[in-house]
Amino acid sequence: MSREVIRTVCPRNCYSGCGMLAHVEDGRLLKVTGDPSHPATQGRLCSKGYRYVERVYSSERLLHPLLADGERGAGQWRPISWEEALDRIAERLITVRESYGPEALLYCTGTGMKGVMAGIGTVFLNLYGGYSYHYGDLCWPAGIEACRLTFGRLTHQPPEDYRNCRCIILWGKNAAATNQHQMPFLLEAVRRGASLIVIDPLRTQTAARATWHIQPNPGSDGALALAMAHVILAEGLHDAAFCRQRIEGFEAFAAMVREYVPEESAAATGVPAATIRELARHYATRRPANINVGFGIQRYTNGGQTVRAIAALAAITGNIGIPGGGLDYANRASYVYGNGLPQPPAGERIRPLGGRAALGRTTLAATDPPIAACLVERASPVTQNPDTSAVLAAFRAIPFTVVIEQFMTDTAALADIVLPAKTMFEEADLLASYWHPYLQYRPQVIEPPGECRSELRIYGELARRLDLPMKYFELDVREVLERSLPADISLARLEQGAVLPSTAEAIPFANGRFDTPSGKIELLSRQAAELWQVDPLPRFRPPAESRGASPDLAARYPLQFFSTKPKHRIHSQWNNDEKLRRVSGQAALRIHPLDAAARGLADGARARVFNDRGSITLPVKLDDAMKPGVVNLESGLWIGKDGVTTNFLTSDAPTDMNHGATFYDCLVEVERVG
Ligand SMILES: Nc1nc2c(c(=O)[nH]1)N[C@H]1C(S)=C(S)[C@@H](COP(=O)(O)OP(=O)(O)OC[C@H]3O[C@@H](n4cnc5c(=O)[nH]c(N)nc54)[C@H](O)[C@@H]3O)O[C@H]1N2
Ligand SMILES: Nc1nc2c(c(=O)[nH]1)N[C@H]1C(S)=C(S)[C@@H](COP(=O)(O)OP(=O)(O)OC[C@H]3O[C@@H](n4cnc5c(=O)[nH]c(N)nc54)[C@H](O)[C@@H]3O)O[C@H]1N2
Ligand code: SF4
Ligand SMILES: [Mo]
Repeated sequence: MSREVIRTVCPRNCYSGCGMLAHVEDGRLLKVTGDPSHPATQGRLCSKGYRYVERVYSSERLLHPLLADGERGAGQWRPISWEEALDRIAERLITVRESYGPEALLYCTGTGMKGVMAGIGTVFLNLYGGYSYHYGDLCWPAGIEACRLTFGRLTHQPPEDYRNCRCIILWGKNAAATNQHQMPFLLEAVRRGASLIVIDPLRTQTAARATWHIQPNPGSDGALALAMAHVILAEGLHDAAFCRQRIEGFEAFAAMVREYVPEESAAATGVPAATIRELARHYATRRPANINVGFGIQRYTNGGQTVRAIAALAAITGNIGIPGGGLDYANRASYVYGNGLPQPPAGERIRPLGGRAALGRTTLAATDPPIAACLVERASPVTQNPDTSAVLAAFRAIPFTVVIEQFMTDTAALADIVLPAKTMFEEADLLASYWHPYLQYRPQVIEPPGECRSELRIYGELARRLDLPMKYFELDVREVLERSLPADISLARLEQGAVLPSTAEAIPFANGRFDTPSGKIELLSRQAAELWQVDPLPRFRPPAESRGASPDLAARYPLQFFSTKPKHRIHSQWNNDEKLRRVSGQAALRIHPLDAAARGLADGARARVFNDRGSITLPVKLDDAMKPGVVNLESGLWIGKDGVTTNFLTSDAPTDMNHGATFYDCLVEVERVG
C-alpha cells in the first residue's frame, strides 16, 4: 500500500485559491485537507473544497462518452466507445469545414477550469483553420478596465496588510461567502481597532459582521462615491499634496463632484444625506483606509464608471501606495506565467460573433455562415450566461453540439455527444489567485477514473483524425508548465509550496509609479472616452433598468432583481452534491415583507417572477433585512435539478466598458401563483 500526501491547489474560479493537500492511497483520492503552510489560506478550505472526494467519485460523474439516443435533449443517452465518439465528431468537423468554412464551428468556453492547459482547445481550433467565438467575459471585466484606466495595473494590498488598516470598506463584496479566507484577516483588523464597513443592498453574512452596514439602491454606488468625494473635497479632508503630485485630472474631477450634493444623491442612492456625510468623513479621516471593491457592483450598465468613481475616493484621500491603504479589486500579482503550449499560426478564419453576454442572441443571428456545430468546454452557458431563453434557442438550433463535461449539466443535456472530462486531480497545471499574490502548482495526483480524459488527450485524438500536426498535442504536461514559468520560478520550487513572484510589490504603488498614459492615477481618462465612449470623468448615470433611467419599464416592473454568489456552490458547480444542496436549502426569492404583503405573498408562498424576457416560478422567503424594492436569488441553479435558473430574467446588454455582463441590472415584477 502506498499512501502519499501531495500539495496542490483548488483551481476554481474563486478568489481564495486555497492551498490543498491531496491524500492518495493506491491511486485513489482518499481525502483533501487544507495546506497549513499556505500563507494566505492557512490550512482551511470551504464546504465545497472539503467535498472533492465525493465530487471525483460521484455516482453522477460522467465516465464514458455518451451519444444522444433519439431526440436530442430528451434525456436519453447511449454510452459509446471513444473510437465511435471521436470518429463521429471528426467526421462532422470535416464536413462543417468543407461545407461552410471553419468559422461555422462555435467554440464556447467558460471558467469551470483555469490554467495553462485550458489553452489546448484554441491550439486545436487554430490548426483546424478558425472558429467563431464570443469576446469579453461574464465575470469581472468592467471593473478590471476601470482599475486599469485609473492605476494602469491590477495589483492590490497583500492579505497580511489588512492589520495596518484603521478602516476597511467592503464595497459590494460578500467575503464570508465568496472569499472566505479573507475573513480572518478582516476580523483581525477589527480586533486591532479597524472599522469594517459593508456597502451592500443585502444584509449578507459579511454585513452581519460589520461595524456599519449601508444599503444603497442597486447600481447607485457611483452616485454614492461621488457624493462622498463632494463632502471630502468641500471639507478639505483630501490629501492635497498627493492629489497635486499623483493625480491626473484632479481639478476637473473636483469641479465635477461639486454637482454631487449629498442631499441630491440621496434620491438616487436611497442613502440619507447625513449618512453619506458621516461615511465620507469617517473614511477620509481614518487613514490608512482600504476599500475592497467586489465584482457585484460592476454587473450593471454603469459598472465600469462606478468602479472608477470608487477608486477616486482612495486616490483623493492619498490611500494609495501606503501600508493599510489601497483599492482592492483584483490582484494580478501572481499572473506571472505565460503560455508554454506550442502555438501554431492563428487560424485564417476566426470570427467574433459578439460579446459573451449576448451569446444566445448573436449565435442565433450568425449568418454567412450560420453556426453549424459547437464545442463547449469548462462552461455551462444555459445556466450561467444572460438571457437563458435565447441561449436555449441557440443550442437547440445548432445542428451538432459536443460538450466536454464532468457532469450532466443543463448545457450537456442539449448535446449530441458528451465527452467525460478530467478533474483537477487528473492533470497538472499552474494556478494564479486574484486575491492573494502567490503562484501555485497543481500536480496530477490520480489517473482519470472510468474512461475520463484530459482535453489535451481529447483534442490530440481529434487532431489525429483530422490529419493535423501531432507535435502540438504529443506533449509532456510538466514540460509545458515549466516553459510557462518565469525564469526565476521552477516547478521543483512550486512543489515545495506557494511562491511569491519576485515582481509582486510588498505595498502596491509605493513607488508612486502608475502604468497609465500620464504616469499618474487618472481620474480624467482620455482612454476611457476613446475606447469605450464614456465620459472621461466617472460621472454617474443610473443603471439602464432603474426608475432613474427607464421610468416606464419601472412602472411595469418595479422591483430591482439581482443574483448573488451561493456560499455552497461555485456558480453552477456542486449544485449536484446532495449534502451541499441540503445545506443551501430550497431555492427561494428573497423579498422584503412589505413588497410581499403588497402582492399577497406569505413566507414560502409560490410566486412568479417575470419581465419581458422571461419568468421563473419559485417560493418566496420573506426577509426584513432586505431593502424594500429589491429582490434577490442565488445564481447557479440548474433547470434540470431546481426547475428554475436565474438567467431567464437577465438582460444580455453589455457593461459600459470591456464587454462584461449586466446580470444585476434587471427589473422584474412578482405575483402570486395559485
Ligand atoms: N445570474 C447570474 N449569472 C451569472 C453570475 C451571477 O452572478 N448571476 N455570475 C457570472 C460569473 S461571475 C461567472 S465567473 C460565470 C461562471 O460560469 P461558468 O464559467 O460556466 O462556470 P461554472 O459554473 O463554475 O463551471 C462550468 C462547468 O465547467 C465544468 N468543468 C469544471 N472543470 C472542468 C474541466 O477540467 N474540464 C471541463 N471540460 N469542464 C470542467 C463544470 O463541471 C461546470 O459544469 O457565471 C456567470 N453567471
Ligand atoms: N462561494 C462562492 N464563492 C465564489 C463564487 C461562487 O460562485 N461561490 N464565485 C467566484 C467568482 S467567479 C466571483 S466573480 C466572485 C464574486 O464575488 P463577490 O463580488 O463577492 O460576489 P457577488 O455575489 O457577485 O456580489 C457581491 C455583493 O455585491 C452586492 N451587490 C449587488 N449589487 C450591488 C450594488 O449595486 N451595490 C453594492 N454596493 N453592492 C451590490 C451583492 O448583494 C453581493 O452581496 O466570487 C468568487 N467566489
Ligand atoms: S472553492 Fe474557493 S474557498 Fe473553496 S476550496 Fe476552492 S479556492 Fe478555496
Ligand atoms: Mo466570476
